[in-house]
Amino acid sequence: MATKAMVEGPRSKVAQDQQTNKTYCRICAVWCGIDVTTDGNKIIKVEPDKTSPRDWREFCSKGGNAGNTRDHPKRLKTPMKRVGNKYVPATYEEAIKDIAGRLTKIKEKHGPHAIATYLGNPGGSSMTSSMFQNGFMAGVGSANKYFVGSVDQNNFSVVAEEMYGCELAITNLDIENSRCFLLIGMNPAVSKLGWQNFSVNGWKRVLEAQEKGADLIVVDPRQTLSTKKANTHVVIRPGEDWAFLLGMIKTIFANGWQHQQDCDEANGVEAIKALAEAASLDDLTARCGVTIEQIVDVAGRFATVEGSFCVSQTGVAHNRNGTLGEWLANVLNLICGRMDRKGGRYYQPGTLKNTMKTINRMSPPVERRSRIGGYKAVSGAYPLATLADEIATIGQDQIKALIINGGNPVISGPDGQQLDEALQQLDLLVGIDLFQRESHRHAHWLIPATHFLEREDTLALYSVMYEIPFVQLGRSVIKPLNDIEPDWRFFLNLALAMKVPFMGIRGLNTVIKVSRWVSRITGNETYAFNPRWIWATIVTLFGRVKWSTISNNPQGVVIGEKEYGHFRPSLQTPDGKIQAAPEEFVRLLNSRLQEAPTTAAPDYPFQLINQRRKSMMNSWLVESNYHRKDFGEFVDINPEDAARKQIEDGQKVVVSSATNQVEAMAQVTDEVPTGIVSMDHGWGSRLFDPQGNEEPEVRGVNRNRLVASDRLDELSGCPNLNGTWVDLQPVASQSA
Ligand SMILES: Nc1nc2c(c(=O)[nH]1)N[C@H]1C(S)=C(S)[C@@H](COP(=O)(O)OP(=O)(O)OC[C@H]3O[C@@H](n4cnc5c(=O)[nH]c(N)nc54)[C@H](O)[C@@H]3O)O[C@H]1N2
Ligand SMILES: Nc1nc2c(c(=O)[nH]1)N[C@H]1C(S)=C(S)[C@@H](COP(=O)(O)OP(=O)(O)OC[C@H]3O[C@@H](n4cnc5c(=O)[nH]c(N)nc54)[C@H](O)[C@@H]3O)O[C@H]1N2
Ligand code: SF4
Ligand SMILES: [Mo]
Repeated sequence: MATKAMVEGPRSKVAQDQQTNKTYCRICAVWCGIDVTTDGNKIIKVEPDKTSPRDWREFCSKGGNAGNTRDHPKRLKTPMKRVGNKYVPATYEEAIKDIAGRLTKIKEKHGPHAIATYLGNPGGSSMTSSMFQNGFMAGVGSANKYFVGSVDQNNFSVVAEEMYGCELAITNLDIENSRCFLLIGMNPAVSKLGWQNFSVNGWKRVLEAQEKGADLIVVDPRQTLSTKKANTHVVIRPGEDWAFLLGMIKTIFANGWQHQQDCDEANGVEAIKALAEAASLDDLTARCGVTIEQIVDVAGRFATVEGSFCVSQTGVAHNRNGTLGEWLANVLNLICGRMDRKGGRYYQPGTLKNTMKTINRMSPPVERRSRIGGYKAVSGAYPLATLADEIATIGQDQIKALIINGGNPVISGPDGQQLDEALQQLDLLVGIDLFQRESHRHAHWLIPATHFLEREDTLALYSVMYEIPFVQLGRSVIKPLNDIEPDWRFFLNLALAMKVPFMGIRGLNTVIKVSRWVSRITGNETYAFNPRWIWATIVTLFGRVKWSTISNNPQGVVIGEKEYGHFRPSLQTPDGKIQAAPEEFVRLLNSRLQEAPTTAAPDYPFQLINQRRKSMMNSWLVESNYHRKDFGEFVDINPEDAARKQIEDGQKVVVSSATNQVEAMAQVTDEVPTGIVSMDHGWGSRLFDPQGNEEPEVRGVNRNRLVASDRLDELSGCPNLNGTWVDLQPVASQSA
């Protein structure tokens, strides 16, 4: 494989004390190349790196304002310990000693599973944070790990594991060679085109292809900036994408539009065909709300062009049928010959020679099921939706201590009030974050996190997500404020203080201690065990590029050409074939087909969905992106529904579900169809000020308080974040 090292000027002087350094933005999964100009310990500006060998063209205000987060006055600057109702600053030594002591006691009294961790989105997007956090948990011997994937992409991971033999079987989108794009449950005009795979500037490129004649079909219950650009907007009922997709699959087989060779080469396509033949289009249309004519029309447009692909994202994932939807979207691509072919979805090997094999080797499956609900672990973690009950339910393995790192689960998970109440019952709650937010309200310890600009990281292990073979070691471009320590060191020090074997490897703690001693006496920091040791070892053992090539090129390195044909040889299924009809999926599909179509209960006539906004990242950046507009207290409702409910535009309403209720302001708009209401997620998180003791700031409401923590997708553990049944009542009529 040709290796193309890119050239760059690492430290171009801009002004006397100013420097500009290159790294990548780690706020969202576009990972734009950026140039960061600093002056001493201040960030002057963050700009796109227009010479990035990968791309920079998605660069946005979130990245541009990264300095405002880094230098925000309410950012945590030292460990803080709760004393009564206040927090007092402490040293790292004090924090480690106290936390390690308490965790050791909890472990001795209640067993290792009483210690739990939650890794949120910024935490999970960092290879370092996940490795060191998991390394700590392996040392403790606790399986009680919770991960943002269970409110994001678990359905993707489950499908990839079952169909392709690895959770990280990620295929990219061959946009330029495609003639039809079927985008389901996503709003790339706002959120960018990418979820597991990443197509930089993908939405713009889709629109350019459309101008040249490609077909764009977007499936969404409501109008969005993306559906407005589509040739066809398929209006679907929340949670019923599987029925729409099964209807398409049935139509394709009935018309003989399938790619027979690809069907024959996979395992289980006959079973899918039989399932599809047995299903009736009348029944499927009654479930998903899409007419038979439209199902047949979209199936024909998708299956009969030369290149096309279907992508499904969070709109499909966030309900109890998320895995069925993701599975059937994959089946659709497979039977139409869109997997690993030009114009469809292709796999490009990343930094490692065989990423899927290496990943499987590094993370063997977890046999233990969750205590509550009996869920399988996905990506080694249990559903966030069960966390509150795992804390509150007395018995063996009850959670007594929790470390939340880079996440805000009271806002991002279901039934925020239930989780908030459960967190209060813990013997120990530690929050590692830039700020004290809603989820850290009851924390006994607050541990400051480094900002991504203050630390190194790489996605070497996950680089199959990039559209082109690419790898980058993201540099730290500024010293951590107030000498804040990276989270990896916190987890490592905690393992050492608790005397548990880091990563579960016997003898590793001794190596680490010796390395620190050598570092001390030589004065060379790099001799002390640090994340580079692990990255370099993995790349050296399993990589197809040298570690030195990665570490010498701060802009990243393109390590090959875009190629097709790598997917099937990389599969990790027992027979090396694609598994089209995994047993559990077929069973669940059959049981859904037996159920009556979902209908509204009289008390809760609307289904609640949500949108994202350009200036926010889930529940954060609200404090620091000064381009932010407030969207957090609106509920969109269709004019007909509003008239029936006597709700006027701008009126205050109570939005209630069987779980809880919140107040919001009605926005009467025909962008949502009748029966659907929409409220953004990510709002209503208080920003506390434990250092300055100012009153907490809050914007908008947490609409996830309305979401139940049961009725999960039994395969992925994902709750009904999109599709909860609710009612709206004008506030005036309530009090009348
Ligand atoms: N600016 C910004 N960008 C982001 C983020 C952010 O918070 N802000 N978050 C990032 C993250 S973590 C992620 S995972 C991605 C997510 O990116 P996307 O998956 O594109 O997520 P959304 O933009 O929320 O779009 C989801 C769409 O699904 C629709 N929908 C709801 N229910 C259903 C359903 O049952 N079926 C179908 N077909 N559609 C449904 C909603 O109306 C909505 O338009 O975005 C990333 N990018
Ligand atoms: N209803 C509904 N609910 C949803 C979604 C939806 O579309 N609808 N989307 C879901 C999705 S896709 C996702 S990904 C989740 C997100 O869920 P979470 O990851 O739980 O929540 P975030 O809002 O991303 O919170 C990120 C936290 O990390 C902190 N942080 C930022 N950078 C760092 C860092 O470098 N280190 C540390 N330690 N902390 C840092 C921020 O200050 C913030 O407090 O929400 C999910 N919830
Ligand atoms: S937040 Fe904006 S600048 Fe940062 S990676 Fe995402 S798109 Fe790029
Ligand atoms: Mo996400």
